Amino acid sequence: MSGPNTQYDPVEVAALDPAAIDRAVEDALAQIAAATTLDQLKAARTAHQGEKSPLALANREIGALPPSAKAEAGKRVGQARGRVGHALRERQEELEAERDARILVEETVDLTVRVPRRPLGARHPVSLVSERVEDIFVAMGWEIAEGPEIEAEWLNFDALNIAADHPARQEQDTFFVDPPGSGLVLRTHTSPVQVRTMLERRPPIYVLCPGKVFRTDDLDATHTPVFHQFEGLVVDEGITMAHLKGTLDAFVQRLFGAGVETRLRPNYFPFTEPSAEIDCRCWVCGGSGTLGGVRCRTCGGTGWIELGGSGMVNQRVLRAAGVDPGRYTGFAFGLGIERSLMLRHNVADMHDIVEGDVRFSRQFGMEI
Ligand code: FA5
Repeated sequence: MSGPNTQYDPVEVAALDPAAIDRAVEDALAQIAAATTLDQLKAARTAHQGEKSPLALANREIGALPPSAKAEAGKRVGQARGRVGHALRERQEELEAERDARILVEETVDLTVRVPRRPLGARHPVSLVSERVEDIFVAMGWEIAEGPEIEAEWLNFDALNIAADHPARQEQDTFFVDPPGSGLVLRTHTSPVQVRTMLERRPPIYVLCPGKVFRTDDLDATHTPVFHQFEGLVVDEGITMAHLKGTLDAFVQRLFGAGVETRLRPNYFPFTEPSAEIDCRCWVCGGSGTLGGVRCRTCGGTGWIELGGSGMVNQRVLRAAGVDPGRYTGFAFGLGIERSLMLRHNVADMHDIVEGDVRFSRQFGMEI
């Protein structure tokens, strides 16, 4: 700031020259208008409103003017500062509004957007049903027994009373393992695990044998060459067909629902005598065969659903496995898991079960 200015006219003070003040205002308004960010506006404010700005310097000169000149110079500088201040406020508001609008767009969180997550897999329903079946029998105090998928022909057939020329041996179309005469087959059912179990442990025996089995069946709506069965075997003193029936009823009620019952229909298996086909009362129509006047699709109108085979263990099988038939009797049953699954969930086509499409498996979730 200059020293006391008692003799000079304000127009002679350079900072108070009206043209200089107008120029300062124009510079300020131009810089303010050109500011496109709040930071740029802050720089314009410092340059044109700050302590060292031309208008601040001019303002300071006013104090040194003679009283007669103060009013006019003060009015001129005040108006100039007022215009700059007004322009700054207006631009500040505009830029803040722009910033807020931009933030609203940039920081919007769309809760409906699908997040690119790694998709979760799903357990295959055959595994889920197998585990469910195992749990039911383990809860009854049974043990789980396993056997190999490549099995000795003797255990798969001969020990089960299926003689070399027995028609059942052809019925269960078999994959024989090379070289011919190796004596090995891909097991055609889980029944050889019965024999293995009886050879390995002494009665009382209460075992469930789940596993993969193989037959030369073509893949179609109800057959697959590789499928799963579970075999039940009980050998103890005093075991009768009534125990088989009670066990099957308890099992189907836990798997298919309370009130569902089984029926044993005479049949023939070389390894059981007597033998029976296991039917289960249809849990959809309750056994009536119709639903709302229409034929029940689940049981085909019969009121019963075929689940698998069963019977009292043939004495010849007990003997072949070293069990005394004079002291012990036993029952056995064998059910197909894929067929149980098709029945349980109205799966119309076996292809859906074996083709491994996760969209099919996902419908069953982690639990059924
Ligand atoms: C047997 O395999 C006997 N071992 C069952 C048995 C065990 C009887 C103990 C008596 C005592 P079967 O051949 O019927 O029986 O087959 C049993 C079940 O396997 C059938 O009810 C069916 O559910 C299933 N099954 C048979 N063939 C196929 C196939 N190609 N695809 C899918 N499931 C099949």
